[in-house]
Amino acid sequence: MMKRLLITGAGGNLGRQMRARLGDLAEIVRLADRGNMEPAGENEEVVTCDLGDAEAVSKMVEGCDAIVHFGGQPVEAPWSVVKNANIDGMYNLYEACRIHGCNRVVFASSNHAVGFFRQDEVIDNTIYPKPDGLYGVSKVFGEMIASMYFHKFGIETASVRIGSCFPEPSNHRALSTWLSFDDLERLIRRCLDVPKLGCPVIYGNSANTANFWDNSKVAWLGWKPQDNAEDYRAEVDAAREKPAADAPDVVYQGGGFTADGIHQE
Ligand code: 15L
Repeated sequence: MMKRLLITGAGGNLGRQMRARLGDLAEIVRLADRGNMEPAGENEEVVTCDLGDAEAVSKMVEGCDAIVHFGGQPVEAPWSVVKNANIDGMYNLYEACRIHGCNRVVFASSNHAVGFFRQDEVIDNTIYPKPDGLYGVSKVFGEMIASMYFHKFGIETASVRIGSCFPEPSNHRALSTWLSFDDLERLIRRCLDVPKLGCPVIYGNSANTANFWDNSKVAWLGWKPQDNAEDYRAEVDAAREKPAADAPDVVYQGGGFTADGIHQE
């Protein structure tokens, strides 16, 4: 068992879920966020950290054996916000990893790194990205800085292009992009457990019948998602009007993000 696992973004949607599930992986779980978190429980440490603050990030990473990095700006935003958390923040994180010898990261990248691919094309994890906004661009940057720190310094990262990770698929696009919390947990456990991880990009969706992502090149990881958004199709159909055939939510993998403008400061 590792000594200390760091979960960043621990106050957010995925951080809170995985905090409740991954406690057995380390003697101590360090939880970090810029905002509010539940107080530390048994075997937990709580740290407040703005990812743009290099010194604070260095202290956050010191003493950690592995990182599950959910921290960062999670949707489209003005450039200064994206840059602080997802560009400067990623540089600060990997510098801290290099300096303190933390060699394994699970990075919450996003489907918005490839949002401008169409839903009628199947793409694999080696395709050249087509981000759908500044946020998507920042996730491509995150994948690239992870690649550089792997090839130069041996720091291993799984960049998971997460689809839509919520309790249930809530719209028609999510019938393809949904990732259940259980499947995310299984994926993180594999990425932290596998002896040699390297630096793969992995699509993060469940075993959905409707699917435009091909993970066959990372089959070696042994991650087998088990849930299927198809089970919720009738519910989604009943709750939501079917979008028009030319709506961004139907045409593009990134859905509505592709139609968003550049957010001003
Ligand atoms: C993301 O990257 C966001 O963090 C999340 O809030 C969802 O919007 C998700 O993508 C999605 O595409 O459904």
